[in-house]
Amino acid sequence: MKTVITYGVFDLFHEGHARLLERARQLGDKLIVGVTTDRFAMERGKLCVVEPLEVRMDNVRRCPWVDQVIVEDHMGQKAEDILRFSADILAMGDDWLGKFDALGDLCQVVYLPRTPNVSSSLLRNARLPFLRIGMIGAGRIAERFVREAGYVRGVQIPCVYHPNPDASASLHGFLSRHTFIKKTRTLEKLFDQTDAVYIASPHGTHYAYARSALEAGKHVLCEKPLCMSKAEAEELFALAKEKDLVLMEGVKTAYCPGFLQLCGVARSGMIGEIVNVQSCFTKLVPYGTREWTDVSYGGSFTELGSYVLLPIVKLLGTEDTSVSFDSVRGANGLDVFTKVNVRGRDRLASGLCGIGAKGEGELIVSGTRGYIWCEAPWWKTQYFELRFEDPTVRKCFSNEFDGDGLRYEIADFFLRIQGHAGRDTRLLPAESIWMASVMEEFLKTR
Ligand code: C2G
Repeated sequence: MKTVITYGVFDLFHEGHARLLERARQLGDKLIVGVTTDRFAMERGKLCVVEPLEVRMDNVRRCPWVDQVIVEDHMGQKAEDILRFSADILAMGDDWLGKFDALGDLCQVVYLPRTPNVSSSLLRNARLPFLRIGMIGAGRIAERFVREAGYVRGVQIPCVYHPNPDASASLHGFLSRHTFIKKTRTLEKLFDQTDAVYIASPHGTHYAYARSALEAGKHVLCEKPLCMSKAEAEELFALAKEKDLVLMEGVKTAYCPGFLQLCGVARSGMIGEIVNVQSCFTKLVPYGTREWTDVSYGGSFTELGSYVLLPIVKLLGTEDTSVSFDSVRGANGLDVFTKVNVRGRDRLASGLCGIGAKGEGELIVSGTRGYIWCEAPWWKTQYFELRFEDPTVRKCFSNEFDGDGLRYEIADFFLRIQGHAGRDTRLLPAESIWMASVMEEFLKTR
């Protein structure tokens, strides 16, 4: 009796998968298939899995050559499984050639040729084989966006718009580093060549650009803060809905696996009833930059407030909240440091942001039985602990946060445009609208 084992994500089960399983089974008498969880697939760089694990397992189970289906959810599991099931052969597609040779100490490792011209990515991108995203703005964050978009298969960035293309030194540098991106002089030209836009321009311009893009029928991913007033944000989401377009606010933390897990743990009851949320994000910004000089939209809260408000709105909700602020201000009136206090129905929260003072960038969620402590920088959520009255009792959680983390929001944006369900709850329109209303309240304090 020869046992063969193989592993895969098997998203949108296709002929390539079926043929691989058939040939794997022919290598022995029994075939065990490990189906990779969404979380583990994401840890391994697969950001765009669309079918839930149970659907993917059912599809594999239905295959006549498969004798047993198991879940693969952690690094090192293959070696454990080979021993546990006394597997004689590990069979993998030859896209993995050489990657599993080390397991040759435990069993025979066989790489089978892949079936050409069929893949989960091709099926996933059925609606739009390539999503062309036009960029508005070419500053620091735009640079990261280009790098991160490279991790989402099917995304292209053909062009960038700048209102003053010849005078902008940052645009010049940007274009020389990314020669495949062309500059456009008008928004119309940008819209002509794209399906969607990414807005990474100064805060005060977001609303107008987003509105023009939506009116032109383009999906919009807009850097935070999406808007500086509640009415503007409501208008944009209504317009997106009317035109059946995706509008997303780019608060990257909202889409990353660690933060999603942290919110789930906070809501699970493990710390009892949530009572307080405390978040802090400070970034010492050099003098002379937009954050220090733009008297309309500079300062610490407009720059970092969206981040500190994110766990607050996620865990307090948008209903029946009241907000107050306290700031230390510079000579031009811009806030160097701001504290925001939020009172919800039966919960409290506070956020600290600073561009001219440093604090520990942690997130603490207090509950009636214990609390969650998330290590700095919590907005790139990687490590957090559940802690209790008894300091010897704690539970640790760690997650990947790859690169600059924008890849998670870009993957969600892409999959939502492709029409795949399940990615639209990570930052709800009502939550973005609430954050815009807090920005509006803050601007009144100036
Ligand atoms: N496959 C194939 N031909 C294709 C596409 C996929 O033979 N056209 C094979 C792959 O080589 C792999 C299996 O089908 O052996 C499953 O493929 P994926 O669903 O893409 O999963 P993969 O990323 O290979 O997952 O821990 C192991 C990983 O989860 C492997």
